[in-house]
Amino acid sequence: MVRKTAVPLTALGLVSAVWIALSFAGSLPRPGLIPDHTVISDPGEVSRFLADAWQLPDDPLLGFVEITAGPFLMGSDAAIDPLAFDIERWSSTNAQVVLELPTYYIGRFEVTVAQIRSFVQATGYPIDGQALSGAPEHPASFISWPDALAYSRWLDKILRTSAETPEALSTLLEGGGQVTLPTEAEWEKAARGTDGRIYPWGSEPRPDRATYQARGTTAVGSHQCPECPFGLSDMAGNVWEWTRSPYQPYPYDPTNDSEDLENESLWVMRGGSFTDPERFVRGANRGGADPGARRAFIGFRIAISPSE
Ligand SMILES: [Ca+2]
Repeated sequence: MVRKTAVPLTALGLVSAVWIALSFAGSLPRPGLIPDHTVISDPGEVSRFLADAWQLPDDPLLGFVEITAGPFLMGSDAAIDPLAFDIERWSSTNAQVVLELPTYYIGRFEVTVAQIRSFVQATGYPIDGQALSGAPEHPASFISWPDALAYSRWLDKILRTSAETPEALSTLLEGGGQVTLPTEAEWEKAARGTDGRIYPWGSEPRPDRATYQARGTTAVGSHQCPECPFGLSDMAGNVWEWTRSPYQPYPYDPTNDSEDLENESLWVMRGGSFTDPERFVRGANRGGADPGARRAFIGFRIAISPSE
């Protein structure tokens, strides 16, 4: 049964309003910094991705990376991380919590423009033209929450039915996995690993490891990050990433996370973007946005989660 944490609307509204103000103050595109967009109908071919496999990464699992079952440290303690926002604190008594997650899989990269073009060409899905107009290997942006979910559902169906799907990936899906957006807990574990670090590479900001405080996005995986857990790219910066978690105060409740919730006012997005300062690209930072928001700094990454 899906149980929802009772949150006084006024409190949530206040938190959200404050948070959105904080979040978007750093994220608003500045005039002149966003490149002009030209719609290109050709999906394009890019070297690290497979043109004959929906532009997914040239990996054995088409870009999905296993995050093995086990605990991680979620949330922030302002005594350890002075940049932490109040919304990252677990509870009045515990700043952080050890949370156990089952095995899941998450995309090595943010979903790219080429992948979204492949989706739109196959389905005719009505999408903002600006989502199709960037360079093929850059993260897709101008993606709303429903757009991200529609892509995930399409890919889930395609991977289940296509003869091109690698056998190992078919096995995962037949075993109960579902292509979807990650929960915010899944996202945070993937970003921070299991040692409670603040950024994917450690606990100090490093502009050479991610795209933030920058003029625009970079091609996914542009930054070498040997310290980053699980070999994932751009968990900090480049574009914010939608999750399937509604934006609510902690304590986090996994039973809230669903693709099927309706009437949620805000959804969690994670990781900060190219236009944000270091404070926003920390692994525990929590952004919230209206599901219909389509912005130059919001994209997503997909996961394979155990079916709910
Ligand atoms: Ca990102």
